Amino acid sequence: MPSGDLGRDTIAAVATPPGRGGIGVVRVSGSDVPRIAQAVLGRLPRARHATVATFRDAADTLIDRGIALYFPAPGSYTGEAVLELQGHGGPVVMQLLLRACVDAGARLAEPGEFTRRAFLEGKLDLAQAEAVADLIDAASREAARSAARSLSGEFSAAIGALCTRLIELRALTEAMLDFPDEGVDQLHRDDAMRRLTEAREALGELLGRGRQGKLLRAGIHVVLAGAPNVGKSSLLNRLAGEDRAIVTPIPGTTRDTVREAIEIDGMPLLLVDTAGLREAGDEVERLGVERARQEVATADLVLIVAEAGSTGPPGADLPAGAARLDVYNKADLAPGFVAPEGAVAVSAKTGAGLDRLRRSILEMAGWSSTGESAFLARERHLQALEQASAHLEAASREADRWEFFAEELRLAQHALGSITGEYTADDLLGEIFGRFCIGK
Ligand SMILES: Nc1nc2c(ncn2[C@@H]2O[C@H](COP(=O)(O)OP(=O)(O)OP(=O)(O)O)[C@@H](O)[C@H]2O)c(=O)[nH]1
Ligand SMILES: [Mg+2]
Repeated sequence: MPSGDLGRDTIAAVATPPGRGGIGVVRVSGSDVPRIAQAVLGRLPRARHATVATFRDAADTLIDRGIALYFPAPGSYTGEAVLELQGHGGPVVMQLLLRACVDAGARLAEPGEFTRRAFLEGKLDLAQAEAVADLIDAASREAARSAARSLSGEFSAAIGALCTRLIELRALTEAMLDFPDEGVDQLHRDDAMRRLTEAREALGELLGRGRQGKLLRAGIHVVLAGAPNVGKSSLLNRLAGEDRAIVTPIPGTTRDTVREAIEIDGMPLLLVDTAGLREAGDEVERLGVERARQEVATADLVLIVAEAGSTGPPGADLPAGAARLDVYNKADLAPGFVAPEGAVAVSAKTGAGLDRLRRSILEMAGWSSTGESAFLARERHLQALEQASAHLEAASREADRWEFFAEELRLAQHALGSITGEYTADDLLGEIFGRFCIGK
């Protein structure tokens, strides 16, 4: 429901990151854009053409010379009139340019306000608007790809297709309710139940892809733990592909935790090396062991490292939610060693077994690279999908009470609609757009 520029003021912000760069961009959106262009550039540039222009402040002092781009409403990012001024990317130049736009009538934009307007103007639905932020924040190649897919509308389209199924099924049900006297014949019942099953399957698939996407978005927290000297730091270095942690033959080498952000198959991981767990000799090591325990307590996955051929990894106290993978290192020193079921044998020294370890880590994290590609879903989306799923399940138990059946379908559809923003409260919008960067 585009509402036009009516009632909205004109906003401006520096759209490029703070600091120095080749180019910096000030973006202005709103109905005052022609007036602001007149004040800063001396004219309104030709629509959608790169125009070389001189930028001047209210006192007519030269600020910079750059490129001006004018997008008349509604053919712009926000759907309003937009002016983009590309100048030299220095913080002072950008602030002067922004100041000039404000002096000419704009006000400073709040975080995410451009995208919020794009949503309000119907340029993007809510899931797409969220994907804008997720694409900017993407921590890995795969996360960026999934965000780009959501931004292009693939996720919204899948939600829309599911909603259409539910609408059709609701129409069918309403028709059955309209003729209660004749009774609902078996044919119609079967048809309704079959359609419901199909809708549930489609929803299940969406949920699966959304859960994958959530892993991609948040990444997983993997902690290396175990006795001293088993090769935890050597494994971190191997997985990170560089010498991050100090390795020595002396047990108790690692004191402080060492964190490294890595990527396996496009999946972001925070890998943490910790002090070997033992009754510590000195105060520093004791604190290190304490930190190691804290790290383990908050991990999604703990790699318990032991030496190949040893009696096995210690029974560590793991938090309820954490997955555990036993890793036997130094396999090169124990020829013929076979890791027990579910565990992996590796050698940080030779690199043997590392691919297997990487695959196991992804598996344990619940990541499957096969099958459908992920949607970069947020917790909010998953909750809505789960709600919809619960309503469809409830509907499946109402085959004899079609009013209830229809009502569950309506509730499921409502939950799905909240993902794309068909039904949204203002505070949710504030919550979502408030987390954006300024200028987006
Ligand atoms: N032969 C062999 N030696 C290894 C292997 N991995 C590590 N080592 C050696 O084992 C010793 C201890 O390695 P670290 O990586 O420091 O072990 P750690 O578990 O981090 O030890 P702490 O920090 O003291 O708890 C070093 O001398 C490494 O070179 C391996 O796969 N094979
Ligand atoms: Mg170490």
